[in-house]
Amino acid sequence: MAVFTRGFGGHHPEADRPLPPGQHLTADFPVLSAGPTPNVDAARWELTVRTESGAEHRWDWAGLQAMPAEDVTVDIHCVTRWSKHDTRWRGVPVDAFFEDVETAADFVVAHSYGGYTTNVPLDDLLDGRAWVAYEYEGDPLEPVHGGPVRLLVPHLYFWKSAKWLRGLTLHEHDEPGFWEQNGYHLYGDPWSEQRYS
Ligand SMILES: Nc1nc2c(c(=O)[nH]1)N[C@H]1C(S)=C(S)[C@@H](COP(=O)(O)O)O[C@H]1N2
Ligand SMILES: [Mo]
Repeated sequence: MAVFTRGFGGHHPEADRPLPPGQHLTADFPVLSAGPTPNVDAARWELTVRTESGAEHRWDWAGLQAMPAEDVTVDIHCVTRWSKHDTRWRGVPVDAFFEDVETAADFVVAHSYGGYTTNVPLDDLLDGRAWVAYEYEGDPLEPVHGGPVRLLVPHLYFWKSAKWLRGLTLHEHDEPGFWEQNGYHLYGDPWSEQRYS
C-alpha cells in the first residue's frame, strides 16, 4: 500500500493559496468608509430583521451575546483590489437570526447606522456563510471597522460586509444598495470579478 504525503514538505500559505483575479495581498487592514464613523454605543445598538410583510424581530447587545457565537478565520477581498488572508472574527451565524422568521422573500438589504445599505441574496447569508460579527483578532470590533457590530460576508466583495449593522430587511426583488446604485455589481463575486455592473 502506498503512502502519500501532502505537499512537498514545506508550508507556503501565501504562495500556494490562490487569490481572486486582479487582487493583491495586504498585511494591514485598510479602512474604507463612504462617510464618517457613526458613534454606535453597544448599549444602544439594536438589530432589526424586517420581513416583506412588515413583521419585525429585534435583538439588542445582551440578546446578541446570548446567542451561540463562532470563531471564524476567513479571507476578505475588497473591490479596490486588496485582499487579506486569515482574518479572525467572532460572531453569530446569520442563520440564527432567521430561525423564527417567516418569509418567502429571496433578497436582503443590510442597513447600517449612518445610512449605508447593501443588497445580498438571502441564501448568501445562510448555511454558515455569513456572520453578525463583533470581535476582530480577539478584540472588540473597532468603530472604524464597523464596531460594535458588522455583517461579515467573506465570499463576496467586502463592500457587502456592512459596518455598523442595524437592520436586515427582506425583499421580493433585488434592491440595489448604496454602492450598487453607484455602478457596483448587484452580486459581487470576487472569483468571477463582478466589480461593476
Ligand atoms: N456602513 C458601511 N459599511 C461598509 C462600508 C461603508 O462605507 N459603510 N464600506 C464597505 C467597503 S467598500 C469595504 S471594502 C469594507 C471595508 O471594511 P473595513 O473598513 O473594515 O476594511 O466595508 C464595507 N462596509
Ligand atoms: Mo471596498
